[in-house]
Amino acid sequence: MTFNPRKLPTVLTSQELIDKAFRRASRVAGRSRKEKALNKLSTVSNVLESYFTRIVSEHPSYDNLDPFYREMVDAVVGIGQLRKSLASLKWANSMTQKIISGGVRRIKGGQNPENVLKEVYGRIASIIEQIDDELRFLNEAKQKMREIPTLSDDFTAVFAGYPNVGKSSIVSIISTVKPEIASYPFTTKEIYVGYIELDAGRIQIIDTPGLLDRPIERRNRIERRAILALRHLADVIVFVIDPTETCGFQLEKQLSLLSEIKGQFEVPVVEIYSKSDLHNMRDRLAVSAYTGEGVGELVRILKNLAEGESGNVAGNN
Ligand SMILES: Nc1nc2c(ncn2[C@@H]2O[C@H](COP(=O)(O)OP(=O)(O)OP(=O)(O)O)[C@@H](O)[C@H]2O)c(=O)[nH]1
Ligand SMILES: [Mg+2]
Repeated sequence: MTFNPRKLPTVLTSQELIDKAFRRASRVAGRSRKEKALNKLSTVSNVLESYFTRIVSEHPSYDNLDPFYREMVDAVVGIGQLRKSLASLKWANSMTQKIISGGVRRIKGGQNPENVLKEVYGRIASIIEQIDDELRFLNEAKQKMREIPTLSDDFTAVFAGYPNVGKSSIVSIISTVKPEIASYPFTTKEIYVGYIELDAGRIQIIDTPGLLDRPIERRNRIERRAILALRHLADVIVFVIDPTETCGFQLEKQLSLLSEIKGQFEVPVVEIYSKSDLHNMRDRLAVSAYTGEGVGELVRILKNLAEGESGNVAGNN
């Protein structure tokens, strides 16, 4: 199931929603006091019903999302809380409709229309106020979920490696990804997505946060995002090794992470050295983001893998 976090609805606060419903009703007329009150209730009923239904339906079914999105949403906002908040909107919807039907019955039964209306309005406002936290949470969740990337089904190369080894630098010269680059570890904190455009189709390129060589349960939140991308998105992993150790991490540690990655994931792993302008090791493809050495070769390897994978370049289907 595809998921576009940018399409999630903006949610009103409880006060804004109450104002919206009652303002709409205030403009309603009728031939008699009774008819006018009934028309107002019917308007409030329609505004609330369509509002709640729209918000709930514009959220995806989080349990049926692709595993990558499900885990990302869970990490970023928490699926349990999302589900609880959406359920509270359904609850408010059914409660307010019940209150309105009760009011309609009483007015039809001959009770003073203005009195009934006033009481019904009061009870509706109190129900909606009760879900204020949930409404606010849903709005904040929408904002937070903006950082979840929108992905395509194109053949995907995920760049991984220790922090500060030069992943983002390489990714930014071979693709449309424009991540931040800096001389300290964990500069990249999120998953960045871009593309290499080919004559036919394109390759999706993903830059990930740096990983340390340690058991998954000890990885921090930022590292876990990289693991998520590797596990769910990669058709090929490009493992970046900085043999100069100017990244601040020993080569030995980096190679140990490499063998862990190779053991854990089944997709092909392309091993490259970064910062080739600073060293002479050439037993792996050596790439420099500064001089451009090895860059063309790296793109050629990715292109060949993409063509091999789909029988044609990905994106051409
Ligand atoms: N000499 C040299 N330095 C490089 C090269 N590529 C990157 N650097 C430097 O290495 C440092 C880290 O680069 P990044 O691209 O941010 O590394 P990263 O692996 O994305 O780092 P994190 O996002 O923190 O995991 C920066 O200071 C870069 O300028 C290169 O080819 N040659
Ligand atoms: Mg980076």
